[in-house]
Amino acid sequence: MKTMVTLGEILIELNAVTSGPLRHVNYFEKHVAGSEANYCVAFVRLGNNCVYIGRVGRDEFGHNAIEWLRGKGVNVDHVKFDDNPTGIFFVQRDYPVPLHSESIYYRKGSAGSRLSPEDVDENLVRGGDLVHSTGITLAISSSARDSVFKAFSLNGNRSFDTNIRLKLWTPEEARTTIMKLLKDYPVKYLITDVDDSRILVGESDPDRASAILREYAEVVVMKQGPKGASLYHDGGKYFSPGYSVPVEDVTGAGDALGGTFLSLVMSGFSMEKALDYAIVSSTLNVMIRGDQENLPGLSEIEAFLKEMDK
Ligand code: KDG
Repeated sequence: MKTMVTLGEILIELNAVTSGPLRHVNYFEKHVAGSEANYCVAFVRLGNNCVYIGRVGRDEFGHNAIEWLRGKGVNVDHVKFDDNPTGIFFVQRDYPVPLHSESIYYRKGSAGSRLSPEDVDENLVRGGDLVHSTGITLAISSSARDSVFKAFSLNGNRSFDTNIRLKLWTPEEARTTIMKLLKDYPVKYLITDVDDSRILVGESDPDRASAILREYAEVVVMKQGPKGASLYHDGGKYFSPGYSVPVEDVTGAGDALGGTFLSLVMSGFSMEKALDYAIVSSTLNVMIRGDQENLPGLSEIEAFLKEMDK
């Protein structure tokens, strides 16, 4: 089994049970989320280990998050309890854009944003087979950003999902910080999408953007929403198409794809097969509310593919 060490903020998601503007939504469903936590659960579902570094509040939501992730098999021994509250966000669905989900954050000063370099256990990070984080963790506070830089300095097997959230920082801040990280610490796996690529390298054509980003990454996975995703490595390109399914909530679909892809590659799957399987994971993810509940294991992915005859 391989071990991924992940740094980020675990959030509590309050997902609107009904579509439309939140002012008219009366019922919300609670889920554990946060991009890196989603990655961890996807990674663990495919048979590998994930150790989480972060902070949650010493509150009911913090306990909820820890108990949930532990129940999913994530190693949460390195998550600290903090006096500040666990961050939360609401999901507004299908309004004003059908099939689109909007995250509305209540996370300023949250426990998770107080992640600090002293939380990064050097031996733990050095001992991992992969160290992973995202643009969200770079954006939430300077101490969280410093923690990612520290972790990336300790282990050369790095993975990064750009996950630019423009409610957390400006495009200019995102570009400067992410490109500095990638220049200082080139990654093995870069998971990104066409919107983030436009911000980072001024190019949203998947092939052209990836050609630029390959300078900083051995492997680029370029997510293209419901169309599918492209994979670039060793000078080659592979495209895996998406599936058309009823969409409930797209939040977390990219993390499902990334976490599944990384876990399967770490287990020795070819990258092309890992991407095909990862697309299944993100497809199942969009069919329900919640980022982690539909993350599949290997047998579920294979059952899906057998049915689709892919
Ligand atoms: O990718 C899904 C995440 O965006 C969601 O779980 C919440 O981590 C989150 C964030 O910061 O937006």
